[in-house]
Amino acid sequence: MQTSGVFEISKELRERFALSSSVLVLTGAGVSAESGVPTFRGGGQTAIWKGMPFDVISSARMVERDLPAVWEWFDYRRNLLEKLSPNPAHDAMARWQARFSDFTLVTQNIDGLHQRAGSRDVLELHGSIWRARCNGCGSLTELHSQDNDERPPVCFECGNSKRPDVVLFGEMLPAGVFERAVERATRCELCFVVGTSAIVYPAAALPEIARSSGAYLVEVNPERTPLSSICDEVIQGKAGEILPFFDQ
Ligand code: BJW
Ligand code: ZN
Repeated sequence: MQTSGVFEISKELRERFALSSSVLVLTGAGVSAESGVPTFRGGGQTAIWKGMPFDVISSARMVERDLPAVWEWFDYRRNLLEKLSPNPAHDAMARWQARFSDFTLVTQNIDGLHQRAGSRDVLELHGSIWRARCNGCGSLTELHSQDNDERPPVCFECGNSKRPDVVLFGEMLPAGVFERAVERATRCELCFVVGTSAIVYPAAALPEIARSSGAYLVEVNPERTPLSSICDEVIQGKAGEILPFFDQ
């Protein structure tokens, strides 16, 4: 058992990390917390926006009822994100992709910080705050932090309004992304679940799938979650303090 500060990484996990070739990591908002991005649950400045809880403003119903308000909420967050940087947890996972021959990073985060840390081929289950999608033809466009376009933006292709390309409650995940994540979860030997409350489905099903397919399941989170009881190992602490220890 290697101890550092208040957390422990078992000898078994160190050996598995050294010997595994197929590794999958599922991340959530907690991975970006040390960069200054508020999480959804457990407090934070932006869990409420103009009196609305995030699950009201970030909902399919609000896109139908008040698309300009939805844009205002996502523009505000995108502008905040521009000032923030990836943290040591993002950096560690970006290094892991070179270390393992079969490495998959699946994220619920829409902030793009994994990509800014150098991760490639990230499976973004809930879309990206850095893209807009046309409500009519579905075409995608990149967004920048200081975007002075009209709100809601209008699609050049078909004239319909565009919305942020993110997955809100009650909406379907982007076609094919969850299926690819399931395929990787089924074949991985080692699965890390980092910084997620693991209550939002179908994302929270991925660790269960990995575990039932034989993977060694490891949770990294300061708090216990509904997944903790099925994990082989629970490392309680902050992702940015724990993940860099694995490849040192
Ligand atoms: C640290 C840390 C540090 C802090 N280091 N850790 C099956 C069962 C029950 C319900 C459903 C089901 N299937 C579908 C549903 C409905 C629903 C759902 O899951 N609801 C649950 C709440 C019960 N799911 C959906 O609607 C999904 N769509 C779907 O299933 O489509 C099919 C369908 C369609 C129609 C009808 C029925 C089915 C879509 C889900 C989309 C989620 N969207 C959001 C908003 C995105 C846009 C935005 O940003 O505004 O995505 S919700 C929000 O939660 C966001 C996140 O990606 C997601 C997950 O949150 P996450 O990442 O876990 O963050 P937190 O804040 O919850 O937790 C942070 C964690 O970090 C904590 O544990 C901390 O302790 C930890 N932490 N600091 C490490 N330093
Ligand atoms: Zn269009």
